[in-house]
Amino acid sequence: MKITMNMHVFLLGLLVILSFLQSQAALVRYTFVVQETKYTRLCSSKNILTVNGQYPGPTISAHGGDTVIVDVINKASQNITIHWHGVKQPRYPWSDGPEFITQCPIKPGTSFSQKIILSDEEGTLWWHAHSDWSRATVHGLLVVSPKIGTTFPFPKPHAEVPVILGEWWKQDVQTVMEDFLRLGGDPTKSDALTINGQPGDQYNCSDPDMTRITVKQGKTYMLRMVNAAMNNIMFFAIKDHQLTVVGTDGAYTKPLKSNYVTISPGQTIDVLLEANQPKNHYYMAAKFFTSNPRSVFDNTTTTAVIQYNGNYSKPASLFLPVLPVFNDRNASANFTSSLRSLASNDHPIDVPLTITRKLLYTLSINTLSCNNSNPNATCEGPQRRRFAASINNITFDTPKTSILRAYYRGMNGVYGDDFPDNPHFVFNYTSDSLNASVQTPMNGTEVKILNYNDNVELVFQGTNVVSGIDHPMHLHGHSFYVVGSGFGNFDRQRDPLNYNLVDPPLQQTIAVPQNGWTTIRFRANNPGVWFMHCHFERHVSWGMEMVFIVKNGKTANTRMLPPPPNMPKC
Ligand SMILES: *[C@@H]1O[C@H](CO)[C@@H](O)[C@H](O)[C@H]1NC(C)=O
Ligand SMILES: *[C@@H]1O[C@H](CO)[C@@H](O)[C@H](O)[C@H]1NC(C)=O
Ligand SMILES: *[C@@H]1O[C@H](CO)[C@@H](O)[C@H](O)[C@H]1NC(C)=O
Ligand SMILES: *[C@@H]1O[C@H](CO)[C@@H](O)[C@H](O)[C@H]1NC(C)=O
Ligand SMILES: *[C@@H]1O[C@H](CO)[C@@H](O)[C@H](O)[C@H]1NC(C)=O
Ligand SMILES: *[C@@H]1O[C@H](CO)[C@@H](O)[C@H](O)[C@H]1NC(C)=O
Ligand SMILES: *[C@@H]1O[C@H](CO)[C@@H](O)[C@H](O)[C@H]1NC(C)=O
Ligand SMILES: *[C@@H]1O[C@H](CO)[C@@H](O)[C@H](O)[C@H]1NC(C)=O
Ligand SMILES: *[C@@H]1O[C@H](CO)[C@@H](O)[C@H](O)[C@H]1NC(C)=O
Ligand SMILES: *[C@@H]1O[C@H](CO)[C@@H](O)[C@H](O)[C@H]1NC(C)=O
Ligand SMILES: [Cu+2]
Repeated sequence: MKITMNMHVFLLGLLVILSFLQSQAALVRYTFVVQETKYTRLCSSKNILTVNGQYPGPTISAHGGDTVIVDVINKASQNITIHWHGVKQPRYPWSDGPEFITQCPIKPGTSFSQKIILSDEEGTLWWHAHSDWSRATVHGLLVVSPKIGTTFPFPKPHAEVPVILGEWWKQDVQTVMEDFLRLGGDPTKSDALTINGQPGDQYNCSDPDMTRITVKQGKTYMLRMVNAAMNNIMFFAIKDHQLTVVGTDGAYTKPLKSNYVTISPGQTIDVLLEANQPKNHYYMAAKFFTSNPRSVFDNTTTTAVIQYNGNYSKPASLFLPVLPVFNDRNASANFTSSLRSLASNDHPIDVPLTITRKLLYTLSINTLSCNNSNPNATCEGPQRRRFAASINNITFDTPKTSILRAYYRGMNGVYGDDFPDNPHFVFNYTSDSLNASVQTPMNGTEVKILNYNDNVELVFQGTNVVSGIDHPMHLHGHSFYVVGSGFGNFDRQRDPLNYNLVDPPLQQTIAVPQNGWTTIRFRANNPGVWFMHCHFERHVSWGMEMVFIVKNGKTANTRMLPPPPNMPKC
């Protein structure tokens, strides 16, 4: 009797301690030293910008609900900012990172201690530079494991394997950026694609360093994938192995079996790989998808090898997996539109049903005169003009100071609040024969102001102005439900009837199909200043971006938190 009582007390105490531990989100701390580091790829060496000398950079590991502090120390010779891609940063845009949107750059010789506030995100996220084109080499994984005391909504994988897809130029990336912006045409295409920083054996000089991943037959592995490439969507596959997608952009999905994956720059995908084939070596491979045959793109294939453990004779040669052809827009859109939220009791969905803000944003490639002060100047874009890009026909003019700071301090003259809800000019957006007169956009630093808890429905409409292409659109500070998509012009009467409000995927980056449309819904429940942009870096450079300002709510805990004392200054 007495013993039982004591046992009860003991068990009760244990329970209290356990639940206390569970409710304590850990505080994790990292140091990121941004520096120039010499790397050799494709038989040529150059200095690249790295974090802690690593390419790809260090992985940040945390659990759902944790707060991570990263001390970013800039020991390089150029400005930098770092963004924690997919982290909502509730009420705290100060650490979000995009240059001149939420902060001034971290100048050489200075540092900035950034706070990563995780909330309901779980799965693979990543971090990357958000200034100039530095993210080409300054990026890494941000792994958010299930909240302490909870588990994956699938059997625990035997091991987790990073699969970071990237892009490598033999030239200095800063020079690639400066050149194409000066000349007005497309950027020089990259020389290789990479898996975990290595091009693989389809390229000269790269064979011995190819990424090799060892697996045990009968085990299941979780591939934590990100497309960290700069300018294109990618197809990915593994020879003779089916893939099971279980998550994207830090949210779980219903298991989706597929022979290939389509992954946008900015997007993350969690994939289960069953090592269920005969013991052997198998290629994994990735290459670019492009919907625009006229675009200049790197048409090479990057590979890595899956090696089964065991005693068997190595094959003399390996076969590449079958990937969709480089311009198969059906294969691209089919995969993307097959993703579904888990929508279970443990992982319910919360799709806004009563919409308070209906927005339609056109996404266009544009041209501008080559040089306003020299009518004879010629550029490398169409009709010897220079490329630009726009949302609702506005090319974003990036200010020289932080929009967030201007908003917080009520400063005038940094931005306007006239971003239109709909295009000014309604036309056949996807027509094959658009008049060249519609090519020239306006410019401005316009933001869209949202009320706290607005239920937003936003239709992205790709246009054929200059030429249609996919646009992987990324929103900071929020996840959104992707409720519908299609080719052609969005039809306000017909298309909403087919919206998926039952189990739409929860994402942060969504590829709007070429000459097509995508509808997203989100609740503006995160007060702050949040960037929205295409995740093709050349389109960002050309101006395909805008800013949402979500106003404070009425209560103390629905207001933006104050800035940290060490914000970089312009
Ligand atoms: C590899 O080098 C050879 C000889 O220089 C060249 O012909 C070939 O195009 C190169 N291949 C790649 C993928 O760069
Ligand atoms: C890209 O390469 C594939 C072969 O891998 C070829 O069939 C295709 O025509 C190439 N596309 C372009 C645009 O060069
Ligand atoms: C591996 O296989 C070879 C040939 O079948 C055999 O001679 C060798 O002993 C095996 N090694 C081990 C460690 O099992
Ligand atoms: C893509 O799908 C459309 C409609 O489903 C079909 O008409 C077209 O032929 C397909 N294209 C390819 C390349 O499969
Ligand atoms: C994708 O393609 C498959 C095979 O062609 C088809 O059965 C399926 O309905 C398509 N899914 C979507 C979402 O288009
Ligand atoms: C534009 O032309 C003017 C006059 O010729 C020249 O001074 C200026 O450098 C040019 N600007 C660019 C960006 O090339
Ligand atoms: C819009 O343009 C497309 C492609 O040229 C064409 O098929 C369609 O009929 C046009 N729609 C209207 C309403 O004119
Ligand atoms: C964009 O705005 C410019 C300037 O007002 C106008 O000339 C052009 O036709 C507009 N283009 C579109 C697609 O609305
Ligand atoms: C914005 O447009 C105005 C008027 O056309 C022009 O004078 C200015 O140079 C443009 N600014 C940028 C950054 O393109
Ligand atoms: C670095 O950022 C500051 C603004 O904070 C700016 O004045 C300076 O020109 C930038 N340096 C470079 C090389 O862009
Ligand atoms: Cu784009």
